Formats: sequence, structure tokens, C-alpha cells
Amino acid sequence: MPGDDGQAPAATRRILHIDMDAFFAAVEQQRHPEWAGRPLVIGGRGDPLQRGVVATASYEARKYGIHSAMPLRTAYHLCPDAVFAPVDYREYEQVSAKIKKILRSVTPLLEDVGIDEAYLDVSVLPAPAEDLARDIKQRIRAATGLTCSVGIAPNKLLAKIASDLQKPDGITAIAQSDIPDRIWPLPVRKIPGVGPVTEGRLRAMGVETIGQLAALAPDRLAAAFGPSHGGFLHRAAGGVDQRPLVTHREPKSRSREITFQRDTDDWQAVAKVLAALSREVAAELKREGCRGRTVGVKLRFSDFETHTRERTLKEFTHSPETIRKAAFDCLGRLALTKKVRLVGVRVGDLKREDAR
Ligand code: TTP
Ligand code: MG
Repeated sequence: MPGDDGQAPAATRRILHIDMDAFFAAVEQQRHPEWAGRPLVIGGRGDPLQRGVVATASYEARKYGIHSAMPLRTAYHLCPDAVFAPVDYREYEQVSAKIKKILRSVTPLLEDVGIDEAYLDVSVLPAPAEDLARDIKQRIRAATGLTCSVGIAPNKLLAKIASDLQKPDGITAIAQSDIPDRIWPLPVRKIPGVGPVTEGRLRAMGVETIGQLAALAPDRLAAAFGPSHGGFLHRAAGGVDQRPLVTHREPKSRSREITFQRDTDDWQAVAKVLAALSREVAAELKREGCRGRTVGVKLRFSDFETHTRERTLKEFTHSPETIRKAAFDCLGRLALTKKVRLVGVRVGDLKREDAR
């Protein structure tokens, strides 16, 4: 029987994790068929000699060692013959919306976790999960020309690990009984939530694989990482994850930021960019039917020192003029002592217009 929220009890859950393959790059290869099969790097403004980082790279480019978050210049040195193209979020968001619509038609029990991924709880559907996964892949391909990889498992954690195991264009099912053979040999970094810091500390304890992590006494993990993170690591290594899908999420804030091509000490230039960013955030809030009550500004200097200021307004707003004024007020409280590298604006404490 499904629970009150329509989700199945833990013992019988079947969760799919769908993740698009090389998403931004694959969308660009659809739009530019001449780039298909070629090393393609998406990032910044598309000029590898300008400042910026790689958002993603096609699988052909990954063979050269190019990956997300790498400086574009480094990518250029690894593969000067690659095609470099700018990020076009508007296009990717449109494609993403088509994909999410297909997924929602399978079940409304969907957790939207990002532009190119989602979890589905298909526990109560009569069809086998593999059939659903094949059907989803086929429909996404027909609507967008794109491939994705699907993980099938009794919980979100294992489903996400599984979707990554046979990328691109894979379907991977992991049952509880597969954990020793298929999960334990993997490096700890494959656990979502284990980043470079935890990885380094685990390595210092002699732990590199998920199996070695599972063999550690829980109190040793709690002593090293605290009860909360330590407990998470212990459960994750055993493939245990009881988190439900979050099928409805209220937005908390909206923000925009931009890195200057050249660090600047021109106050007017900073103010002009801040005004443009304020207008963009205001437009996004309006589109989403939201208003916010706090406005924050972020400044990052050339030495990466970062400062923020925030203001609380009297009323909830999505007025570009009010947001810009509040942002300027915050900017005025920041001392421009060094050249500025990045400026950003954030509107928080959001509420929906239809909320009472
Ligand atoms: P991912 O799903 O992490 O990567 P991907 O879809 O490009 O490749 P994979 O086949 O391995 O799933 O991220 C989805 C998109 O999010 C990606 O296409 C670009 C964007 N992104 C960034 O902009 N910066 C980043 O550091 C990462 C990791 C992703
Ligand atoms: Mg992806």
C-alpha cells in the first residue's frame, strides 16, 4: 500500500534515477549536427582563451582528459582542435522542460534534482522497472534526439550510483543483493555526498573503496566525522537510504552573478552590471509567480576575497526598480578597495503570489 504521500513503504520501493548524457554538449550537437562525433567543449562565452570554466564536454572531448569545472584554457591545451561553444541556458532549460514533461507523464512521484536529472518512484506501477526505463529512454530520444542513462534500485542513493555505472545510454539495475559485488568495489567518491575532503580523510584512514568503508566500525566513523555525517557514510556504504522523494519544493532564492572579463575598479561598470543582474532576477521571479523580501549583493575581488551584504525590504516584491535600489544600497555598504572580479545579486525569503 502506498503511504499518505503516495510513495511506497521502504521495503518495496523501486526508484529510477534518470541522468542525461553530456547534457549541454549533446543539446548543442543536436542543434549543430556538424559537431556530432567531435570533441566539443561547452563553457563561458565559447572562447577558450577568455576566462571561464568548462560546463561540460562531449564524450569525444573527455577522452583528452577534459571535464566539468576545468579552466577553458586548460581544455584548450589538452585539445586545441575541439569545438568550443558558449553556454546557452535558455535552450537547455527548454529541452529540460520537455524531458521533465515526459517523466511526469510516467508518474507524478518525481523529484526534480537539476537541469538534467530526476528521480521517479515507480513502486506502484504494474510494469517492470526495466520496461519503464526503456520506454522513457525511447520517448526522450524521440522528442529531443538525446540519450540518457537510467539507474534502477530500491532507493535514491543506489539508483543514482547505478545510473552512472553504464554511461552513456545505459540502463543499470541494482538490487540489495548486488551490493557486495557491484557497489563495494567502487571508490568512495561514487557515493553522492562524498566530495574531495571526505575522500581525503577516508584515504588517510586507509579507506578507498565503498566496501572498505562498509567494514569500518560505525563508532570509528562517528568519531572521525561526527554522528550525522559518520552515520550517513555508514548507511550509504551498506546501500541503506530511506529518504523519500521530495516531490514539491518551494524555491528559497533566485540569483544571478557574472565574472568580469577583466577585473575592474570602475565603480560605474560594477553598478551597471548590478542593475542588469537585478532586472534579470526580477524578471525570473515574475515569470515564476514569486516575490522576495531580502536582496543581497556579492562582490568577489581579484584575490578571491568575497564579501556579501543583505537588506530586508518592508514588503515582498518582484519589482526590478525596488530590487535594483536595494542592491545599490548593499553595494554602497561595500568598500571597493581592490579590483572586482565578480558581482552577483540574490533575492531571498521568497513566497508564491498565490500563497496566503
Ligand atoms: P552532469 O549530469 O554532471 O554532466 P553531463 O550531463 O554533462 O555528463 P554525464 O553524461 O556525465 O551525466 O551535469 C549536467 C549539466 O550540468 C552539464 O551538461 C553541464 C552542467 N554542469 C555545469 O555547468 N558545471 C558543472 O561543474 C557540472 C558538473 C555540470
Ligand atoms: Mg548528466
